[in-house]
Amino acid sequence: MWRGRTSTTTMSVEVERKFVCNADTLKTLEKIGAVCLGQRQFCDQYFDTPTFKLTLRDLWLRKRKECWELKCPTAVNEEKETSGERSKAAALCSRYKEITNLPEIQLRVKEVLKDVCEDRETETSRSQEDEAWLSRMNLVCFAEFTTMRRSFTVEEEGVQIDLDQADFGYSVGEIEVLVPEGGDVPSALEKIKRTADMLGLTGDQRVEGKMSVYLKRNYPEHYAKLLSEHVL
Ligand code: V4E
Repeated sequence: MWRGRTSTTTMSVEVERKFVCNADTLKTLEKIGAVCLGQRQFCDQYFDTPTFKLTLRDLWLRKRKECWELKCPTAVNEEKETSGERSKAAALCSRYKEITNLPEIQLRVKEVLKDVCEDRETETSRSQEDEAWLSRMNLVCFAEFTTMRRSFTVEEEGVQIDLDQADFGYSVGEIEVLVPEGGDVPSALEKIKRTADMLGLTGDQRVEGKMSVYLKRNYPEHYAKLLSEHVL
């Protein structure tokens, strides 16, 4: 999301549909009255154990602009009642809980990595303490890339549209809604569907995200495993 991710909660659900952008996307955004929020560049670092214990459980630990985030899968049970077109559209969307509070992130990761965490406190200087927990939990950076993002909003729907260009040569669009904890996910799915219709998106296949493509190129064996475990 735009810098405007200023929710005070430390947990929210990101509902998102990725799409292929083409030469006409900008014109279409203008035509539907999307408002440009601006452009920014950021570098993402993703962390996991050397044997990928987190990502194999669909947990994505990331540092972006000095802020930590952990994306965790949600139970997809809010849309049980939907059928037909709505459920097809919902299947094109991902929903991930986002935890942004570092102590909460550390607790969650520690629970998952019980067997690999060292309990000892390592002696660290102030400048090192931020990263010391990573080494205690045997976490290393496995992916690092920079994204140029142009963001738009369709104000009446409360959705954000991001057009991303990653520095490893992959571009992708995303329509997303950030739902506060306990909020209305089905309504977010409806907003995303209406926006996708306005943009004339016709594909019925999920579009790959940046990380998927990064893993396919850099860690093909792990990528294959994530596919076979239905994480990607
Ligand atoms: C790979 C992955 C995750 C890592 C973050 O991926 P993504 O949301 O694509 O990154 P980005 O830069 O757009 O983050 P934002 O700025 O929106 O916070 S989180 C979940 N996954 C798995 C995954 C999946 N299985 N399917 C789809 C369509 N996307 C991601």
